[in-house]
Amino acid sequence: MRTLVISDLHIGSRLGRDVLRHPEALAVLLDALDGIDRLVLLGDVIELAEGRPRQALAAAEPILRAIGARVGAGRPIVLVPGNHDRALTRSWARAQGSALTVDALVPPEATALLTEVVGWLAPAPVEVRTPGVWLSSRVWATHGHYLDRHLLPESAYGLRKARLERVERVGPIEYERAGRPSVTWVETLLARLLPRRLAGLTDSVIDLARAATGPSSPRRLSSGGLAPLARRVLGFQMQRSANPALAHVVARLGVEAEWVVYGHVHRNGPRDGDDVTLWSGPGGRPRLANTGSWIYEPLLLHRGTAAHPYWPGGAVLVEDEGDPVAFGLLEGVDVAGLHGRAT
Ligand SMILES: [Mn+2]
Repeated sequence: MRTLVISDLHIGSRLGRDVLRHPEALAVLLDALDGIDRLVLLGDVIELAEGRPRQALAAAEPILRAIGARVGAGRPIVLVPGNHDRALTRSWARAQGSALTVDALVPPEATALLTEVVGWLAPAPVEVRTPGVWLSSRVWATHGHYLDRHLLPESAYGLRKARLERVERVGPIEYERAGRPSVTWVETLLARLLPRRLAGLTDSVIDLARAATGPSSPRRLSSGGLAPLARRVLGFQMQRSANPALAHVVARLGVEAEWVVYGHVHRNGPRDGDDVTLWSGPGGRPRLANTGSWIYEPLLLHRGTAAHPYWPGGAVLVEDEGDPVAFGLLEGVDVAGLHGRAT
């Protein structure tokens, strides 16, 4: 069984950085679907966190209909919501209380919104899972936003302390019940960890990051000089903070997987040149892979070459044998050009 995992499409984002709205990018994804047996949409598929859900849904409908039509009736689509589209399942998940498992099967009628979205994916049979799904006996996949809990800046060393603590077993409901939405991983990391000499630019960087993935207002900013540095800083910190935090979540949930595939942090990997020891939990297990995103982020992409982990079009291929493989589907596509024509 060949399973293609993609996430963080953020369809309908206000700034138009979601590349699947462009026919050229969508065509590449649709072609890739021909070679697989199952598609997993691993969260943040629809941008429902910017306060304009109807516009986002209107943008998502034709794209999801095209995906469902191409997959057809004979192959399944697995839908696992993330934090930006948690409205699809959140009320249902919270109602499960401590009975919520790590791979709960959600009825399509759990919310009116979910019923609508599942309908767009017809004729493909859709399986909705939250907060994760077992893709095989050894591979578990989840969006990954639970990790934000362990990156909160309330204590500057929260992550380190968490890793030293005895791992306390909790259920997913512990994460679902968390009060206010956690700040995004990228804001936290940038605020805490950007080099001091860039301190004056931190607010601008955070604004850009928020504009890409969150509800704040866009600003006119020059990102050109920042892009290579921002990529390095984010890449470094993501691998040393987000990966350990995700491994901590997995341990707390009692998920005993050989591999965990996640999204959320928009950094496809491990890629060639990455230190594989940074892509695993303590003691080397579980090993981790990230799907990347389908967002064009000027801050990270300016003058970048196509073969880098923040390029939109990230995916992970999971097969029965061998390790999951992180790769990019849009590396032959001029997404900067697509962005320039965004409407
Ligand atoms: Mn997310």
